[in-house]
Amino acid sequence: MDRSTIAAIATPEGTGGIGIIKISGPDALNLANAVFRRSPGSGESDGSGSGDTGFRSWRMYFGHICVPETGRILDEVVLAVMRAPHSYTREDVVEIQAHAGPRVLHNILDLLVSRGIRLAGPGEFTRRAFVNGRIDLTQAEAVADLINATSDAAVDMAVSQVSGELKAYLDSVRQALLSVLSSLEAGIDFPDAVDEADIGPGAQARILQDAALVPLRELIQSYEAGHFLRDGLQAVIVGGPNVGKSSLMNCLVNRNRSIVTEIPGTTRDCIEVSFINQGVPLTLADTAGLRENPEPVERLGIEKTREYLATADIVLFVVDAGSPVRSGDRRLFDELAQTGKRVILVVNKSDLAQPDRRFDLPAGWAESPCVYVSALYGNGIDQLRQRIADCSLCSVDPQNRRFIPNWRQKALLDQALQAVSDGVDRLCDRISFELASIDLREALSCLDEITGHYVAPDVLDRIFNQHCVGK
Ligand SMILES: Nc1nc2c(ncn2[C@@H]2O[C@H](COP(=O)(O)OP(=O)(O)OP(=O)(O)O)[C@@H](O)[C@H]2O)c(=O)[nH]1
Ligand SMILES: [Mg+2]
Repeated sequence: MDRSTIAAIATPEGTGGIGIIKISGPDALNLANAVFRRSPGSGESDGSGSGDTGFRSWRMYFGHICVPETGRILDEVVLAVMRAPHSYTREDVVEIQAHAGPRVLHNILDLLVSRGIRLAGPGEFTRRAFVNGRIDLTQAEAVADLINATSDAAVDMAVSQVSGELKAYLDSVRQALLSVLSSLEAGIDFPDAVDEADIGPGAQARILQDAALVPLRELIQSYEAGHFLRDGLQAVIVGGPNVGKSSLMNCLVNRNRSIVTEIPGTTRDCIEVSFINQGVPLTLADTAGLRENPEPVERLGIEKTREYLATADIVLFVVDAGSPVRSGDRRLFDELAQTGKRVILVVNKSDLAQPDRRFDLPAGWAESPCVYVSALYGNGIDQLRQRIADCSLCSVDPQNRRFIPNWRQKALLDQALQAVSDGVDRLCDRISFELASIDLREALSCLDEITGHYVAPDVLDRIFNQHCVGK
């Protein structure tokens, strides 16, 4: 690993009370000391374990950052010192707490760079924490999740993952795989020395079933059911022209985002708004009304609607309670049913429906959840918000929400699950202990890639490039 001393502005760009420049690496203390003039009486050293700079770990020092050659003062600052290995990166770390003006912070950073410090890349501090063994890869990924979390549920999940709960869960699966693997390999290498009952394939298969397959399946299921909490949910509003799609969008997001008129074909482009719906990040798209023989601009809008439909997690299928269901709607509904998309039927303009007659939905539509609303008067909107949230949370019970893996982890868990099931099948069929042990090794290498025990450098580059600079 590159051992140079690195620095970055750790706080967001812009003005504010405090801006922090973080320095990490073997020269952090010397370089900070060279540009820092300590105020008399601030954090005196008692000489123990402080090294040449006089800085002690876990101390704050008050003073000024000065250009040594000219004596120009760049800012009045507080220095927080954390000596290796008791720091975020396990290296010597100094945080300069200055005033958060863009010029002030860049002047200090320029001064540090002029004295040999390198600017940190995205996620480089966290990468060092990982490489130096302070955290594993699940924790490093959770740091980015925590910073990017837009809902309380996502924060809770990231916090537990940062503290190592996912790592501990995977470690117990890893231990089970290792113990079965060592029994199998002992049986392969020393068939006479091993008690048959001890390595009996049935017993080993049972251990794998309980201690590996069940937990792996649970993790994968919690991804399927709950990754929306982290990644957000894409919902698209579709339906015929003039049924009230844009009115519904405005109602759900509580502001006039889409143009509403009584003229069919008002919305041409797809309009997206992101917000938090019942604790889940949601991106909602209002689309052009689908109809036969559209004029050219409308046709382009309808093509876009189809693109949104292809990637949406949830479809809000809007019909007008005041008019009969159109044949185009029936066709679209059948198409969506075949793709297995989650569809919520929204019967809008319920204020126009005859009070003595319930609006008739086609027979095949009864299985989809259905909400009656009036986007004009706001009736039924809270119920619809709840329906959308129900679709996103489905079966994740709050206990398991702590362990919702990300997409990369889930893909590796799928591979690990497949490999362990293959191993169990071979053990049960007594096909070959050698092949079963190859399966278990494959599963172990998938888990190692999740925790970072072993992971290719280009995968690490991809993961840490998603972090922000300064973290
Ligand atoms: N009575 C009643 N009118 C509504 C309701 N929702 C929308 N409207 C009216 O229906 C008309 C069309 O509304 P929009 O929201 O523009 O409909 P749209 O589906 O987006 O239409 P296009 O973009 O043209 O496809 C407007 O005059 C709205 O005021 C409702 O719940 N009740
Ligand atoms: Mg519209």
